[in-house]
Amino acid sequence: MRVTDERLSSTNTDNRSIRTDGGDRSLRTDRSREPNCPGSLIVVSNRQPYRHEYDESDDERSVSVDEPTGGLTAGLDPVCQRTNGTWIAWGDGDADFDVADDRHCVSVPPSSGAYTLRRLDLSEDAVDSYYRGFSNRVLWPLCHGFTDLLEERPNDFEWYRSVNDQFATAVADHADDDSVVWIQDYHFALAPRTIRDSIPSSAAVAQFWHIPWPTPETFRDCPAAVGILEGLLGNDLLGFHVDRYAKNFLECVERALPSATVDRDRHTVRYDGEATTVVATPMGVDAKRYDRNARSADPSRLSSVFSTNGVSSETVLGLGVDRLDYTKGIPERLAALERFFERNPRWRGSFTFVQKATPSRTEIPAYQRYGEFVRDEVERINRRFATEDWRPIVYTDSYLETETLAALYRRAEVMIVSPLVDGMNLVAQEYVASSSDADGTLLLSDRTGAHERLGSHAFTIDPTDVDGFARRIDDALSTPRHERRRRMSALRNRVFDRDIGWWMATQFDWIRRVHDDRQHEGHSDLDPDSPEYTSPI
Ligand code: ADQ
Repeated sequence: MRVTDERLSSTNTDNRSIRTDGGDRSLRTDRSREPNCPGSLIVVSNRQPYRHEYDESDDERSVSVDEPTGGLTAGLDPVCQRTNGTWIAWGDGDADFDVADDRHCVSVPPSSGAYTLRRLDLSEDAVDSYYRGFSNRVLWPLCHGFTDLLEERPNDFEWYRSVNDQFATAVADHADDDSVVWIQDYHFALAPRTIRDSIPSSAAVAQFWHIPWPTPETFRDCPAAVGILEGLLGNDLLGFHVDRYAKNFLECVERALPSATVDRDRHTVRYDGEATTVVATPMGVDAKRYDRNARSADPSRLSSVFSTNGVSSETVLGLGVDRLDYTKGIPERLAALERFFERNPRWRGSFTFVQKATPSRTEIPAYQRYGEFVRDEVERINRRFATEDWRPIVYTDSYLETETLAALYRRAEVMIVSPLVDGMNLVAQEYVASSSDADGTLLLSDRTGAHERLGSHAFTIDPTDVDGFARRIDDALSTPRHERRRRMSALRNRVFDRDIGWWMATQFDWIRRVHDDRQHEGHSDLDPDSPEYTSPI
């Protein structure tokens, strides 16, 4: 199986295992540690937590349930199960609407039917324009500062608005006085305002923006900038990974909406009679699961990855795991590796760098060009240094099971995470969680959200400084074991302390505040005695 798009991201997960028994995400038993949502939860996301697909084998046709295994969905699904919530998402499975009722609702997980999944039936034109268009050709490059890659196609924004409206209508169908609507990511910048206007005023609306928020200078290039900000200010709570993005957002509001009142100390915006609290809550990973998978992985999983790719089992291993996205700094990483092998011939033959890349958004020309460039660079560098039985860089885009990925993380002596910009970056945290021997080294770009939490004990890199980056690879490989263990133990403490459960509990604490406020006041005036905003990093 080859996974070919960005659904692998933790918010848009498609690293799915096909299951027919309705999944194995159990409800946690330690209830005191469970993230607890106030009110009745309605999750809104582009991708759905369960997808129904037809299986055609021989003469038989059956339906299977395809279930994502990634961070956010795996974390939120048990909360929805416990709270009997509702999840609204695009139905992209070929059997999705055949198994749903007239309102496009289906009970999930199939084994227990604990909550309602409401699916939206989006036309191919809608998906092409809202998702592959405005979301990924405008908002994604804009928020990452790649304004030269902005592609404005006719109709994309109108479709974006129309799909946001469809989601808002679906939310209104399910919302009641006590609802908490929790919207995920940049596919829904306009929906919060429409939702706010169409659900009871005592219900709360929150959103988490998983990618960076740009500076006002960059945001100026946003088509429909005012509409986007007004849409987002329909939220009672807006979450970002780190303080920097929250501050950028407040600054953009100040500049683009003169009638808005921005309180930078309390991180609130008052606009059009409503208040929005803007917070930074950095997302974590399911650290225990990665640790468990890494410890228990069958060694044959790894040997088969090594033998398939011609990697010696003795090699010192470097690793990169990314979607093939122009934000991830893969060419910069390859340039640094080339410089490293140039300067350090002693490592030729004994150090191998494995780049696990997942093709992503391949319908978009900028992504096609990027993928081709990366593959050409790998070939060029390999031609330069390879010997009969060794290649410096092994590139693979085949699918890896989560368990295999955890085993690979554990085995890698050096992990390189070098984005040019990245909202958070979960791969860096997954590597740390999987390093159960505590002797791996993490090279981490200072332009990732994750660097704010992990920078002090990782090997910091500036991905554009080829010489400095190459030196850091050498440093990491030459660091004595006791020092590697010291650094990795500190990183592990941080990743385990601030895991996905912590992130959800923190989000729900903030949501509880705005929800309580709406319940008691009937509107969103913030309590003047509420604590000032503090960054939880
Ligand atoms: P992404 O840009 O997709 O996410 P990242 O945070 O690294 O980046 O998450 C990628 C996820 O996909 C990881 O969980 C990783 O394990 C998984 N993955 C990648 N390739 C895989 C493969 N071949 N097999 C299995 N799994 C694979 C966006 C933002 C980030 C932000 C997250 C969460 O761009 O900045 O950290 O959302 O908010």
